[in-house]
Amino acid sequence: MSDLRTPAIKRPSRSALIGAHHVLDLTSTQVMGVLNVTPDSFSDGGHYAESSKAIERALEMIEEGATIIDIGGESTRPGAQPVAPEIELARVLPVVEGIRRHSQVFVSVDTSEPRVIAAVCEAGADLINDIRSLQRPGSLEAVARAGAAACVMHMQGEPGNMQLDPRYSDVVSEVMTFLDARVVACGERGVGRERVIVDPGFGFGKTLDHNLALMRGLRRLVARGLPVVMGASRKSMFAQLFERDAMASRINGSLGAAFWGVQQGVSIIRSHDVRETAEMALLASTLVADIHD
Ligand code: 8Y7
Repeated sequence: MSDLRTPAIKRPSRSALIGAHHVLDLTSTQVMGVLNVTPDSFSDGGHYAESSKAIERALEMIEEGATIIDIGGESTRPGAQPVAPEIELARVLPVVEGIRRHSQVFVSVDTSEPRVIAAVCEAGADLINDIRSLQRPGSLEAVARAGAAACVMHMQGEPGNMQLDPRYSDVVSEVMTFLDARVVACGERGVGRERVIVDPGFGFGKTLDHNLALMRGLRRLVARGLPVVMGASRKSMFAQLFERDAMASRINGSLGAAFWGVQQGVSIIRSHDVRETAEMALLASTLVADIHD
């Protein structure tokens, strides 16, 4: 290994995240692999064949460099319909259990539902990644009871309406104000700062210009001191920016964004393309060893 390869970055934010069952090292940028268990990806979920395909994909992503697996059983795409908690649980629970039979990876579950939170943490999940930022009644309490970590994310509106007409006067400040308030709410309900990470929510009630402003403003968000998650992978902002909607173009944009994110001090990159992102993150962190000195 080259002496010049120094992936440990000095950042203003904490260097570890405490989950329900494991502690995640954040001294270098980590890749969170996306695992969708929704009907548009792995049939209707809850069936052995679908779960085992999802578990296989999780193990493959770990092999490719993911240290967090983010399991989602509710589609959160623009215009998506809500899913009943029982269905969501039937999709994700067998996958959490299956991953736990093989690996001590940090397991994250995308959910807003208190019952789902309690059950998946019991089964071995470490982190609750809630696009609704734990604002549903009972969800913060469920995270606190489980001793889980929480990712709080900014969204304007709901998945069903968020892209209709998003508006801000200063998107970076408004996102930071919202996230600050959610961190305070977490603390008040017993989810301390050592368990919280924040995410500006690329594409969640944002135009291309809003997304680009947030990308430029990442350093300001990082400077607040909590680990920052960047989830730009394959998002439509890249199709808009390049005026070309091809998967290859979306991936190119995502990798460039990941490189930028690491340079700006982001701690976790959420990605569908784990190997590519992990290599990009290693290069970026090798070139920029100290952030904000
Ligand atoms: C994000 C996310 C999605 C994101 C975090 C997609 C669940 C849409 N995006 N969670 N989830 N951040 N924390 O395109 O940006 O993957 S779903």
